[in-house]
Amino acid sequence: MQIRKNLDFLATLFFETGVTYWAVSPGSRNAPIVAAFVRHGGFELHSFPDERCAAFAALGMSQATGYACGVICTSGTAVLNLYPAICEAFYQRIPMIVLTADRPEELLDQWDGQTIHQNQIFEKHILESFETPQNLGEKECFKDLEKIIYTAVKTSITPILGPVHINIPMRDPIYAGINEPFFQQMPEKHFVFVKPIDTKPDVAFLRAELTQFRRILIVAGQHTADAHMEPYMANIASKFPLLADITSNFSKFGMDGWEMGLQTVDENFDLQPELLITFGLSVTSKKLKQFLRNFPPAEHWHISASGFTGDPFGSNPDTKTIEPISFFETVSEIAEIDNFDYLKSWNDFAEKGKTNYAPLQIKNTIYLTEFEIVRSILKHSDETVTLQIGNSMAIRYAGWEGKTNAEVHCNRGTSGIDGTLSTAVGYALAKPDKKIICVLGDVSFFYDSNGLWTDHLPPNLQIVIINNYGGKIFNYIDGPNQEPALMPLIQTPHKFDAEHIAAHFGIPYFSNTLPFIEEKLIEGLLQNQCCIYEYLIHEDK
Ligand SMILES: Cc1ncc(C[n+]2csc(CCOP(=O)(O)OP(=O)(O)O)c2C)c(N)n1
Repeated sequence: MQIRKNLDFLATLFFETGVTYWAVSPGSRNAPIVAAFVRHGGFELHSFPDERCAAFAALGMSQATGYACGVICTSGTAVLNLYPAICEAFYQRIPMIVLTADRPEELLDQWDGQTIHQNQIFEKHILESFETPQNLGEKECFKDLEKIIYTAVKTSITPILGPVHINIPMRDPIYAGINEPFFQQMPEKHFVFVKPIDTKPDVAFLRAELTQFRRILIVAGQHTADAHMEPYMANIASKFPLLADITSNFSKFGMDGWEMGLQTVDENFDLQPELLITFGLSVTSKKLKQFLRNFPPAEHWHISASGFTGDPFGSNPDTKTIEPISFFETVSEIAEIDNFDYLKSWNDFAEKGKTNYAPLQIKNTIYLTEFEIVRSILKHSDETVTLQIGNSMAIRYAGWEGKTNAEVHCNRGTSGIDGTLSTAVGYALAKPDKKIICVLGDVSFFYDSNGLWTDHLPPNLQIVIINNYGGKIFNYIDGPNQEPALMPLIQTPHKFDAEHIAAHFGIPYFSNTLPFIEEKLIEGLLQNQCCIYEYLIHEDK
């Protein structure tokens, strides 16, 4: 009976922390945990039978709410299926709570079903792992539970965001008391989360530093949309070349055409920066990485509130531990910056990139056709739309277009093709007032089609598949395309389309010529009904 009380208290604690959206996968070991959430009544629970999809859906829910959401699964290999999304959340810095049901310690390695080593199973890709007391049936564990849940949620949301794991071993009888009324137990303390106070940098000091440089380049990597920061980014773009990645959510303020420009030139000596200032996470553009590795800045500052830094350009960044908004607000106040010649050089360079699509045509005209599709979606998407863009060519096309008014998400933490659709489904479920367009390649769609296997498909989700009958990125990039015998194994050519999958899930399906699909997509967005639109793209012979 005490196990029931403890699990009900667990639900009360999560409600207190505000973690209310959960993706749930089936199983008998986790059913008593799910029962607590159902009996509590304050949670949004969504069923995803495939745990890999469930975890990506939870990631999408966290993206949508800007707060930790969770996934609950049963014991054994079910737990391992959460791992791809956990890695993505870890590198994309998305908060996520992972609850796994487990058998008690004494059954480990005793040939019991669905029993594997679950404690600390996510090792290096988790912010912290917790395990609830083995004797979950004992009354004393209220205190432990409160401490574990509060610490886990705080760890997930500050200072560096990411996934946390709570493993819950339980001894039989785990269903005892399941028909009893919900056990009401107040936590000892309220959950209080205070965001660390950010201090603005000293203007005089920053002015003295920045005015030493004549060639300052700003690069925005993957970042969550932030309306408060937008006025400062507009100001920054008037003083400095701002290369804003399409996933930075500041692309509308950034320079046009820089990414396409970098596709065409090898020699960029005259654009080498003296000071590079970056913020956000990774950048999509391989050419930008190449350029900055070949022509490194004398100094590189990375602006990050948590102090979290990677070194994608090999330039050994000096981390400034401050909120980007505070940093750029202060920079906006500095009038004396002399960077205009450098800004003009970048503008002149990028101007040529705006109209030069030669690199796409050279390989095969399908790339130009596909680029036009993504381009059109980006152009026609306004602030009411969120784009969930697939990896492989789709995100590259988006980067080449470089601009949109829509919010943009893409799983660039590890750049997997495995969870784009599930992430979009989770996002759409948690943000019913937004229109979501998920645009992705055929292999990515087929791989993750189990993401559609859920109890309530969100009507605000539109799915656009660019079906070029395989992973055509492997034709585009140099390397695999030099060995034709590799193609069946690496490009995985096929003859499938999505019509039957759409029918299987009861989703309206449209496939035809480009203008027809565009028209249908606009209709689908207006009617608020989940539809699949498939562009069937055949290669030049
Ligand atoms: C989970 C995972 N497995 C394999 C890869 C390697 N990979 C990168 S792109 C790609 C092909 C994607 O094909 P598709 O979605 O059709 O897009 P296209 O290349 O045609 O644009 C593969 C298999 C990956 N990124 N993630």
